[in-house]
Amino acid sequence: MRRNDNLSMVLLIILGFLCYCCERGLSVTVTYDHRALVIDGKRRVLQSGSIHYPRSTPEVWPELIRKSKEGGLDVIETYVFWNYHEPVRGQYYFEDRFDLVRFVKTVQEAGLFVHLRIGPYVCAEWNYGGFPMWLHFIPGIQFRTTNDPFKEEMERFLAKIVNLMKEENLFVSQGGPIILAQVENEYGGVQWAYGVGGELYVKWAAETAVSLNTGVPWVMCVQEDAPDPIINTCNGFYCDQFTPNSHSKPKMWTENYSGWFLAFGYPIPYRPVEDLAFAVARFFETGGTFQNYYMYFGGTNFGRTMGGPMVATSYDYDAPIDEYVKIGVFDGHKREPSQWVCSCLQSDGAMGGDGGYSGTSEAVVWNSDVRQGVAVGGFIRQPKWGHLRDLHMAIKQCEEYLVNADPIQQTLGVNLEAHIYYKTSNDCAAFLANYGSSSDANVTFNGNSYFLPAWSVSILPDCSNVIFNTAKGGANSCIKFIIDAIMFY
Ligand SMILES: *[C@@H]1O[C@H](CO)[C@@H](O)[C@H](O)[C@H]1NC(C)=O
Ligand SMILES: CC(=O)N[C@H]1CO[C@H](CO)[C@@H](O)[C@@H]1O
Repeated sequence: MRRNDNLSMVLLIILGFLCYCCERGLSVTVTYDHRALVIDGKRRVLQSGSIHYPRSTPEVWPELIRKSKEGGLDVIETYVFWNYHEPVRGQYYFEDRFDLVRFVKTVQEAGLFVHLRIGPYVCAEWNYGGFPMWLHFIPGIQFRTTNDPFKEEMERFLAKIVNLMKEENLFVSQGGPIILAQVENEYGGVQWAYGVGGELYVKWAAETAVSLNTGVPWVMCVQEDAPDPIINTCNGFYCDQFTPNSHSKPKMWTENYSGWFLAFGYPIPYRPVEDLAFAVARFFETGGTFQNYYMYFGGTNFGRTMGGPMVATSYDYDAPIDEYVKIGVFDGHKREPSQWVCSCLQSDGAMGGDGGYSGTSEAVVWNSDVRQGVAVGGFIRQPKWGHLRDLHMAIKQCEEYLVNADPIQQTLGVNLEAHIYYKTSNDCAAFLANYGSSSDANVTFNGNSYFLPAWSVSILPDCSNVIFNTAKGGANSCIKFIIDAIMFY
């Protein structure tokens, strides 16, 4: 008897301990401070990338996310598309390409986090910016301002999405992958047109978002006056000059354009990876701790989903993962490359002809019977994907230093500077930058000499050895990115 009593006591203690552990594991908290997002008590440096779920198909989501993870991402960001989720007022649709829960769970299965940008105005070169057409016909409605009919509908949809995520335990506070949410979108750029109504609307949107109790921080991008506790974040091609509106908020970059969207009559957008890597490295050099590629995988505007002037079917965006999809079955028989068969999804979702598109080559052998095939989505775009992956690894190596303190700036010459992150007085990581766009330079830092190509950043996780240079340390191959293609939404 006695022995059994002891045994049950021990079991009880073990059980109690297990529960304590489970609960801790389940309810991860996300907060933030001046330096970074704080996940489970730890400041984090995070690389994020946009993948919009309806711009590909559920079959390829796992593959896209796997390639994102291999590319060094920690977070997948997506908008939520109201007009397709609620095509008729009160009638919801979350199937197929619009299966948001499945998408978030796919990211979770890969072990990555999610940034859910609910909006519900999202812009995104999406039809009507994501607003359902029926919204337009509600009597007395005025969009995106302090207007009761609009606020009622917006609040209803925000709550619908938040509750859907909660029911599935998808917020990180419930053991899910969502660490961050966004309300509204780039409103600061148009707010002047709404006067006082706009100011009141921003306050209302912030309060409404916070009142939904997600347990994760909310952001507003391009919103200088974002009220506490909402974090205002930067969107743009370069964000190193950005500072948040309060010392208690971290420096975050929610849209960093990996390229641009394609429009009819314009050239195919292209952003050199050296320039993109330079912008990202500069951001982390100057105190940033969260950065998102818009887009990491752009994909395709299926059906009539695209919006905005002349926006094309392709939403490839010159992203690190391209928009093309292979469908086939691996039948175990090796073939010569000339015998590979590739079929592709066309813009309307139908199967295209064999070899209709050629992505970058991958060593996969495909059966020609595409109809019963599996889909493999997105080919990595080289050298973009690989160069950025190396950059992410280099920044990751500096994480402990980056989250520890603000960087100390040191001038090294004309257009030349260092930023040093100290852990202790003789333990540091450094970024050396040459932000002049035309001349290479040699600099002296900490008594050592370093070659810095024009428009480049070198990363030294130990303040001494260069493990990465954004211009690859080679000849001056970088050109300052000039957006001569398209400049409109
Ligand atoms: C940098 O130093 C190297 C080695 O001394 C030299 O060959 C090179 O010309 C220098 N480059 C510049 C831009 O000063
Ligand atoms: C919100 C934001 O910063 N958007 C900018 C994105 O980049 C384009 C091109 O530089 C700018 O025109 C936008 O203002």
